[in-house]
Amino acid sequence: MRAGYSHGTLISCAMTYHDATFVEKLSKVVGREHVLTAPSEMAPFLVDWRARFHGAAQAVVQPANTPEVARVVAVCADANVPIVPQGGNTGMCGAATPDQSGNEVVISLARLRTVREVDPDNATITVDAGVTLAEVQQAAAEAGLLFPLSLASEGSCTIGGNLSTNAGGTAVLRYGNTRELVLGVEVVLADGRIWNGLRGLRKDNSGYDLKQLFIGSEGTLGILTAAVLKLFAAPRSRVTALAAMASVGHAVHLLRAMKQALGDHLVGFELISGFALELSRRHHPHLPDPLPGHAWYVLLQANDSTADAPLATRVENAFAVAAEASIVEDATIAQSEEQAARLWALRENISEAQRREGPNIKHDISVPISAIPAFIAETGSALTQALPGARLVVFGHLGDGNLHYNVAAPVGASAQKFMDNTALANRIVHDGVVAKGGSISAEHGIGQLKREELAHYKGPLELELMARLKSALDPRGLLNPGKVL
Ligand code: FAD
Ligand code: 2HG
Ligand code: ZN
Repeated sequence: MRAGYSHGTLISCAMTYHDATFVEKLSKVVGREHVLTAPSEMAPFLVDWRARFHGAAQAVVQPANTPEVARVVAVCADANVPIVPQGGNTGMCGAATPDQSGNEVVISLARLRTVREVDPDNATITVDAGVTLAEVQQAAAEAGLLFPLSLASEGSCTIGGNLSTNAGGTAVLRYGNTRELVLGVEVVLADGRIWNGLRGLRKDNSGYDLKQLFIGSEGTLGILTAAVLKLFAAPRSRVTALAAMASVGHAVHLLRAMKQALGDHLVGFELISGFALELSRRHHPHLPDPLPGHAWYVLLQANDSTADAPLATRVENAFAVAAEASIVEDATIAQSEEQAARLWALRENISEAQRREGPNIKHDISVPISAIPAFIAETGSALTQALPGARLVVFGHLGDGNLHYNVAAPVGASAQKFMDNTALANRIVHDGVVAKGGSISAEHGIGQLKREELAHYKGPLELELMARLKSALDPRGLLNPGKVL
């Protein structure tokens, strides 16, 4: 417990301290069983997916619905206790992990699990914040429609987390980032009031677009409790293909060719380095190795809402032309849904493979697509000079200019010693990104991982405007302090 904060009897426990009166007040709102205070119960909520950040908390509170979230926030605000909202805890930037003071309260939204409404004629779905992305996709599919956001973490991440991080994923090329998929939100504000902005409108110019402030704000401006999301026609024809090429420049050429051949039907265009693919297979040996031994790969997805659309023919023809021009070295098209899923598994298991392989310094960056080949060549040579033996794990969403430019420790290196190079690696990669007009965070956000990097690279006016928005919506700085700003 911090000096200056006192609310009744102090009970000490192994990791932190909590205040009985405060816990009692929280328990009155959600029930004692939904206020976790035992270290063993809180543990999974106090560490991020990569186990890079470890925090402490007074309590983890699990409200069941919006009014309970509002009352929990009011109790925290009344006691001046900082709040860390948490969804599926799959974030990559430590944004859902509390600090180490033991003073914060984690509010888990995971019990807000109702699909409130599916409106097929309006092509919308209204869901609670704690519904997982996979469950939203499933509910849309049951109504014969598509919710197109697609992430490897979709079985665990929540819609509240997706909105709060403005998640990207593998279908941004066709459908945009999360913020383009949201029509309305319901938010609990820092003082516990509820703003109901759950409108299902595609046109609404009645003043500032407030919902967009909360999307991508990583729980620092409000707690999202529900959202109205856009749905689309479900795909009835699908093509998944893997192509191999000698260079990233060739992959960029292929992207242009495929956009021309497929137009709006091109949904995903993922770049995978030979080493990233090898790593994925090393840790998931049951996965296929259809085109062994190439420097770079592209996994592409094309969909059409009509059955029997000639997508495969179009992809084959485009590959033939690309092979003739020596852009593509080899290619394969999945012949069944099962083969398609196995090709996607090769790509989607890279993060897990990296987690198992050992420490790595992650960079989630974007640059204009035309600048990607030069960025990779220049940054790669600067990094391998500065960190001999470091292994570059490069993959990502080439179709929208977003690379996961991860630097893995040399084989046998000490984890701690390697991670001590983080500032150096960040400077090399992020200077390279900024020199190409890019962003140091494409889709994962800032959290606590990149807070200093944000302060380093953002202009003072932009930082001042962000700080003014923060103090307008959260004047006492109780929502996810130490994250983003
Ligand atoms: P959490 O991790 O719990 O929280 C993330 C942030 O949102 C925190 O700031 C938290 O405070 C805040 N938050 C959570 N819920 C709420 C709420 N209801 N109201 C207010 N704030 C809230 N991300 C991508 O963008 N693209 C990818 O392709 C992608 N692939 C991934 C693959 C793997 C294997 C993993 C582990 C992660 C991946 N991610 C990806 C990152 C992550 O899944 C996303 O950032 C996701 O949107 C986080 O959702 P979550 O529910 O887990 O949020
Ligand atoms: C992905 O695209 C995710 O798979 C995770 O954004 C990226 O692990 C990473 O670096
Ligand atoms: Zn990604």
